[in-house]
Amino acid sequence: MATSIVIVETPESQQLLIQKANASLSLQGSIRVPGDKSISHRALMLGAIAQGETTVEGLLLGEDPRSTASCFRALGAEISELNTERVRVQGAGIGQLIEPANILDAGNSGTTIRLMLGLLAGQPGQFFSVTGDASLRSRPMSRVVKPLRQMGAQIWGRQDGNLAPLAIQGQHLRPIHYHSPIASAQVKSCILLAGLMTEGETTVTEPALSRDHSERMLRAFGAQLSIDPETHSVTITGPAQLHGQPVIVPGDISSAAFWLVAGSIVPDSDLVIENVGVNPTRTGILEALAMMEADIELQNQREVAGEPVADLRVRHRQLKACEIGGDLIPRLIDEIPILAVAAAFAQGTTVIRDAAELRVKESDRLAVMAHQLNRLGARVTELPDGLEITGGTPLTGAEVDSHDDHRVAMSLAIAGLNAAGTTTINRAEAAAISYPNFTATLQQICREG
Ligand code: SPQ
Repeated sequence: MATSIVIVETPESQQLLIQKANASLSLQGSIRVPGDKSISHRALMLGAIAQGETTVEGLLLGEDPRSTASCFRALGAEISELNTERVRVQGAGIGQLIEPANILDAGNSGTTIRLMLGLLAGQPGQFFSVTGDASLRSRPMSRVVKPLRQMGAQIWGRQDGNLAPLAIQGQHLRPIHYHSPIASAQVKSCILLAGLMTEGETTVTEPALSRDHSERMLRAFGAQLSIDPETHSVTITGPAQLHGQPVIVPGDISSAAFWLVAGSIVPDSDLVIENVGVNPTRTGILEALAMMEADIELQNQREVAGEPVADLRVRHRQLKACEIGGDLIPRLIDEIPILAVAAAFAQGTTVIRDAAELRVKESDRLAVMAHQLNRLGARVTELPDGLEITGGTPLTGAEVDSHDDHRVAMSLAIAGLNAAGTTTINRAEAAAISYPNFTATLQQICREG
């Protein structure tokens, strides 16, 4: 019997079944991952507020960028259908977004709602209401509402504006210097976007460097930005006018991470993942896997439209435990669920600290990953700010649940590849948030024999 990977449609959701055969399975081939989600959102948003046309090549056609596109269409930007990876955006111009007649729905996407809030807050005389799905409505918004209020924004919502739905009465904003208590690209980007519409210099200082795609793209679109790498500070000078640009979106390293771990843990695997963005603010996963002695090679390194890109070759090798925390965490924040899977197959005890932010993602990723991996027989202990994972115990297939979190769904699928018997992942459709053809790629690279 061959290993089978099948999707079962139930009336409410999808189940992904991974039935592991006794015959040896390996992962082979050359694949591409979809466009980077963070860059895709920013290309649509900056395109929407720029003057003129922006063309985007390689846009992620996932649910999250679709939420951004539908919000900004409602705000007056012309965005072509998201049915090919080449998308055209005709911008409305800064401060020229129109008041929509209905509620803006950011779906499951924290990036959409938090970055958009920065733009809406500075549209004087206009009223907006924004919401999202059940997960997004439980995620904290005060991290952006607080600095926006310091800039003069008027925002209302449950828990004093911490929870969506939120109502925004646009205002003339003033510049601030905000010292963010957390390293968050969404907080930083929200304030920089609001700063575009103020008179003067708006600065954000963060405790550690978070992903810098907004800074790179704002500069490419013509904004005046200065960066102090010593203090992790970025300053934008407003008011600014942005000009539409061609954007080329590299493959998403957060999606590539599933294959990097799969190729490392499944015996005899040899995979090449082409065209992956390797921006240094995102490559923490490569450093963590290097600490675990993974066999990963960066090939054909190049720069594409202002972002570093490489092909990544991964071959199976026995992983060793590692300890991670501190400034590395923001550089691999979204890869911690799949890193936990890697750790479950590594020799020794891996400790992940300083990652309490994972509790306020699409799910509480610390609690969910600990619980779901333990259902497969792993030895995972939840820490207040991380996970302790003792690897080496063989996993056995079981019924697990994504909790509607795309990264959890895909991480559990990779764990299932190396678990005996059948692993059933409930609510597996969540993967479409960031990786719509994840299952097809998984089926494509499985080799028996
Ligand atoms: O957009 P959303 O829902 O917040 O998505 C996640 C993800 O796993 O895809 C987080 F749950 O990614 C964030 C990431 O964690 C995307 C992001 C960005 O594009 O700016 C930044 C990170 O969040 P934060 O809170 O650290 O700024």
